[in-house]
Amino acid sequence: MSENRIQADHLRAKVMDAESAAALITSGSSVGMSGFTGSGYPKAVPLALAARMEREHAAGNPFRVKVWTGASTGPELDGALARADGVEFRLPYNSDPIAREKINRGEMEYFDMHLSQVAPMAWQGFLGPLDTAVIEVTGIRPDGSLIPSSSIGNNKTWLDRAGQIILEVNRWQNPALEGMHDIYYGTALPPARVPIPLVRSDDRIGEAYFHCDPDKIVAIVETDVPDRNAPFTPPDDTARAIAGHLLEFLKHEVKMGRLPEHLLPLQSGVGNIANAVLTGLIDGPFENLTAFTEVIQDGMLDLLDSGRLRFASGTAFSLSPEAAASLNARMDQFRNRLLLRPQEISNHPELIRRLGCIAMNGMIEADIYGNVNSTHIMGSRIQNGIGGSGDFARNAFLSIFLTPSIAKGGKISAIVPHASHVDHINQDVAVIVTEQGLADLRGLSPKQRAAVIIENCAHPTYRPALADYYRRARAGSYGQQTPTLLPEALSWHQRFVETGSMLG
Ligand code: 0RQ
Repeated sequence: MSENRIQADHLRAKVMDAESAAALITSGSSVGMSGFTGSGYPKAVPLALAARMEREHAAGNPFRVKVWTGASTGPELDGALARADGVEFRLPYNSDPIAREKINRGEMEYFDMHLSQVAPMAWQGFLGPLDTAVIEVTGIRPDGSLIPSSSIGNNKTWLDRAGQIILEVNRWQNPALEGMHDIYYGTALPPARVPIPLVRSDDRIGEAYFHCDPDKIVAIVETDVPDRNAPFTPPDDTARAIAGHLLEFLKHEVKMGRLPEHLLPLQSGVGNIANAVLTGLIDGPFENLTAFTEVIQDGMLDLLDSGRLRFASGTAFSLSPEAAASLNARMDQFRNRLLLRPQEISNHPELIRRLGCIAMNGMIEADIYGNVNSTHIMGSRIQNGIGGSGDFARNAFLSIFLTPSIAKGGKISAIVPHASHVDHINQDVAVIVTEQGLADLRGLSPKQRAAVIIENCAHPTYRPALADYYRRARAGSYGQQTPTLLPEALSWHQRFVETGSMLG
């Protein structure tokens, strides 16, 4: 692509500044923005919109919008709009600290959703009309088709559904991204739904570009701004221990003939521990690996670089500044080994089940029966959201959850008598790993699970208290399928709320 990023002559007249574009968005409307885990989100129009909201608020005019995205975005979007008190409703995933505070203070409605279900739900009409789409792209081709940027998320759906479209053309995005996207236009609602023709992680089933109705484009804004690119923390001892237990387990599964020697397509969550697992795979015995995942983070690029990973399919990059610079400098080397897809495809239950993904996600806590809480601290305070963890956990060949055994310097145990909130029921949780060890829960009844989780995963500080609770529950519970002492089950969380520590 030439350096002129807007090659469609018929659209050039729509170029304007971000303030003029933001003026086209009305208070109370729904705005579908691009953006997924800090990449490919619009960086100018949301800032201009936030400034406008602040002016309107100062003049006594409430101005708030409903914001839909792919997943988390960046400070110029979620942070700026939340700071301006400009978001009345948000979906489907957020990790911005200012927005998180607003949600937890009850000042912003938040619909925390399975990421695969956002596009279908928009089409089903349950989310109401989408007034405006604000989408970052890498460029516009002569025929008006759009070259996607560093994430796909729900952009196809927002472009199709929105009444009006604002495009941000970001010169910072590498032109070599062209061709690294696979936009599948074959999804439909029942009864017209048909099988999705993808049987391997590296299958291409769609097109490299978005189409959109040129008459709906009301503004094009040019930007030159990097993605958020959060810095990457190198793995600490805890993360390395968790990775070590998991790698031993995977080797054992291959030896037992339950996993093939190249494993199965990997899905990995974001964060320090997920990265440590991917980094650990570089030194492991596995070759010719593939990934069918949501997010392509530093560890995935390192694995590709090492030659261990043959191919990675995702919906977004989520890279440190160093990894983003490295990818940008060598995009041509990676271009046939990476593919970005819409999140309804990257996270599709049909595809995850067919491919038999190995899902590896972080969690807040698990109870002694293997029910997992990924989202709520002390049962009521949202951390980020369920994201794609549910899409993968329920449908994976192997659903693995990873966490340090303690949080907040030991004041909290990640293994508790009763999860304070459940995102993943025990039937969807195959393996739990902490730095203490690994619990393989496959084929175990609740009581068998409790014994293994307490013994292998709990921190030694909390193990005796958990064992004591379980013993008493075995003696005094109303039923003995899942022994629970109801009044006491959540007392650990109550103790933390009251005293600042589960130890009391
Ligand atoms: O809080 O920042 O105030 O210190 O939770 O915890 O240890 O930094 O772990 O970044 O890996 O996040 C589950 C949140 C883990 C993440 C979760 C506190 C802890 C800290 C963060 P502070 P860490 P991580 C693909 C898959 C759901 C979505 C998902 C997540 C903060 O993995 O959002 O999996 N998952 N998507 O102190 C109280 C506990 C705690 C606790 C941790 N037991 N009790 N607080 N914390 N454990 C990606 C997408 O879908 C986009």
